[in-house]
Amino acid sequence: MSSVPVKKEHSEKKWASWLIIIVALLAVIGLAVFNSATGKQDPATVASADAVTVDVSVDGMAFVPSSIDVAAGSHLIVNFHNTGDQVHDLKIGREETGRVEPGETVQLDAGVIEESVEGYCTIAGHKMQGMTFMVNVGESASEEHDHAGASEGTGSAGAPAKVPSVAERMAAREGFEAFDASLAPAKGDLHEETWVMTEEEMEVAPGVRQTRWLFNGQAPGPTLRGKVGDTFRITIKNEGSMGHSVDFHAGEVNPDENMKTIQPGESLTYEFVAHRAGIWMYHCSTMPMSLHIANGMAGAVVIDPRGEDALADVDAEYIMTASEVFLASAGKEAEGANAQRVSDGDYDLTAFNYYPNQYDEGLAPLRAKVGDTVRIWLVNLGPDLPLSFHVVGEQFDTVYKEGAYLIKGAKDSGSQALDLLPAQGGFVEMTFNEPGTYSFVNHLMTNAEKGQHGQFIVE
Ligand SMILES: [Cu+2]
Repeated sequence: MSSVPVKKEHSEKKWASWLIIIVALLAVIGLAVFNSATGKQDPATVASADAVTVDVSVDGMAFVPSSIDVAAGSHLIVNFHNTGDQVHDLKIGREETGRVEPGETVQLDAGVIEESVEGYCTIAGHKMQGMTFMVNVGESASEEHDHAGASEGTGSAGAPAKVPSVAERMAAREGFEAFDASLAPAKGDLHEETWVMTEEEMEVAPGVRQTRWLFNGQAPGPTLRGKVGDTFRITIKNEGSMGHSVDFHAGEVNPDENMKTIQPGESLTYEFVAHRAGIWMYHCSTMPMSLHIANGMAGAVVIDPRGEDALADVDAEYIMTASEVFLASAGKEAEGANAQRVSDGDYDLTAFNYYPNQYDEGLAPLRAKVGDTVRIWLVNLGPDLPLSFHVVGEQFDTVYKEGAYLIKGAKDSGSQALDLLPAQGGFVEMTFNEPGTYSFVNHLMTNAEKGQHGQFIVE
C-alpha cells in the first residue's frame, strides 16, 4: 500500500526535472535568437523575413555606416541617432526623418526597397560634405553603384543633365515669358515688403527643369528701387525646407542679427536705410553661399542719387543681373544645382537674369526706337565669374561703376565695355541712332556663347 504513493512521488519529481531542463533549453535557444535579432554579429543589417532594421548614427559630417546591402523587396527601417553636434536629417527615396536635433533619435520607415538608392542629409551642403547613405540592392548593387558613381558617389562631381546647345537656346518659342527686365522709377520713402523663401521646380534653360531656391518665387529675386535716405523694411519668411537668409549690400547693418540663417517656418525683418547711391547686390548668406546664389537666391537694390546728383531722364531703364547656371545631375533635378560642381566652378551655362539667351530675338528681345537713350543697370551676381558688358554696334557715353562715373555724357570719348567682378554693379547709357539688331553680351566671349547674350531690336 505504501509503495504506490512513494513510486508516484518519485515519478512526479522526474517530470519536474525534465520540465526544468526543457525550460532551460528553451531559454538558451530564445537568447540565441534574440542576440541574432539585435544584430550582434552584423553591425549594419539584419534581415528577418523581408524586413531590415538598421541603426545609423553621425560622426562629423558622415553617416555611420555610410552604406548597407539589402535584398530587393526588403522593407527598410532606419533608427537614426543624431550623434553629431548639429541638426541633420536623413532622406531615403521619398521618405525622410525631418530635422533631428543633436542627441535625438528618429525612426524612418524607408518603405520597400526595390533598387539601389542613395540616402543623404538634405540640409544644404551637407551631402556635398559627405553625408550620404547608400542602400545597395542585390548582387549587382556594387556594380550599379560604380556605374552611377558619377552622380551618386560621395563628393562626386556628378553627370550634368543634357546641356541645351546655342541653337536650342536661341530657337524661337511661342509664348515664352522672360524675366521682365524693365525697371520702374522709385516710389515713396519707405519700402516695406514681405518675401517668402521657397524651393520650387522651374525651367532654368530650354528643356531643362530643376529645383531653384527663390526669394518670392523668382530668380533673380525682386528688384528694389528707392532713393538715397529711403528706409527698406523687408520681412523674409522661410517657407522652404532648409535654412536661408539675406544679406543686402545696400545698407550697413549688424550681420550677426540681420543676416542670420532663418530656419523653415520662421521669419525675420531686415531693416536698413540706404545712404549711398548705386546698384547693390543682395543674396542668401547661408552656407554654402555659392550654392544658394547659383540656385537663384540673389538680386539687386537700385538706389538713385538725390538733388543735383539726380539721374538724367532716359527713354527706358533695364536691369541685367549676370550669373552662371549650374544644371542638376541627371535624375537629381529635385536637388537643384549639383553642389559639388558649384563648388568646383564647373558651370554649364551663363545668363542675364538667371535664364540663358532669354532676350534673344526668337524669345523676348528688348525693343527701342531710333533716337532712344537707354540706361542698363548691371550687377554681377556670380557666384564666381567676371562680366565685361558690351553692346555690339554701340558706344556708351555714360558709365557709372561702384559709386563713380567713369564718363558722363561724353561727346568725343566713350566706353565699349563695363567690367564688373561678382558683387560689383553700375550702369551704362547709350543712344540708338539707326534701326537694327543690337546684341548685348558678356565680352568674355565663351560666356556670351554659353548664354550671356541678348538683343535690342531698334525700329
Ligand atoms: Cu538660401
